[in-house]
Amino acid sequence: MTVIPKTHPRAESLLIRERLVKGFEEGLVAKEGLLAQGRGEAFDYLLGEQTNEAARRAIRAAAAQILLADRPVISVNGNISALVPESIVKLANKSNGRLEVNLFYADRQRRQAIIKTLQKNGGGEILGSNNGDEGDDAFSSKKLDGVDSARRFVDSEGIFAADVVVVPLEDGDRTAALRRMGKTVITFDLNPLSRTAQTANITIVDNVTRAVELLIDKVAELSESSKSSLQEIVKSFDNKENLQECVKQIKDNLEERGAGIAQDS
Ligand code: PTJ
Repeated sequence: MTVIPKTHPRAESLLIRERLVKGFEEGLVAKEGLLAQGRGEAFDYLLGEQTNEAARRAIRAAAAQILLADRPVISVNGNISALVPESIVKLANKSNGRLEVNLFYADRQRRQAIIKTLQKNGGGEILGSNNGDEGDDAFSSKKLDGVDSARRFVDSEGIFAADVVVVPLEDGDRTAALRRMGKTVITFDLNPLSRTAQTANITIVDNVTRAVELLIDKVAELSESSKSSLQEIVKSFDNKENLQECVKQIKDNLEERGAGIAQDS
């Protein structure tokens, strides 16, 4: 593995990239997952590579929503299993949630590798092991209407029965399908303009590598709060307004950085 010098100005971002590459080599990450990370990196750069106020508000609302849930389920894909395996298991444990492996580029071998990784990190029973692959309807427990990708296959005990679903790095189709089923959807997505970001109930526009731990802390902090105060937190959160603020943050960052170029020349 390439050694990234700690002194490199972009060391943090390069180290995150290495986690993905290692995950790819270990059979966790789809080829396309490497490209998805590149898109995420670009938005992270434009957002200033730090957790902004809008993301902190979304994290607070997400924590409250998870604590209010009867059956929260966290959907895990290849990228998540490579980037934050330990934290995603911790989030499930702290919030009485269940983990379900659900893949866009479905592949039985990769699914098993992801399940093993989650279990190695303390994940216990992982749902979704029987979610079908493309052209493999017989394997599916349940199917989501209106989703044509392999993500339509969901576990009858997991996403299908959940009231709150956390879908990090997701595609818009499934988010919309879950909303149509009356579920509350929480996502992590660095692109505030993506369909997922705009369709979810709560979108955390931040790098999942920073935001998951913050969400775990918030769940712990709010765990003693009354039901009514948690409901108030969720009610006062406006996802659209929050996304607009993230877009404005990108615009302001670009203007500031652009002005810097003009001054230097
Ligand atoms: O493992 P699979 O088969 O389920 O496939 C997973 C990927 C990620 C390949 C699949 O879901 C996919 O193609 O995703 P998209 O449509 O590229 O969407 C990923 C979204 O997540 C994009 O809007 C990215 O900006 C965003 N993103 C990428 N990396 C991160 C991220 N958001 C938060 N943190 C990241 N590290």
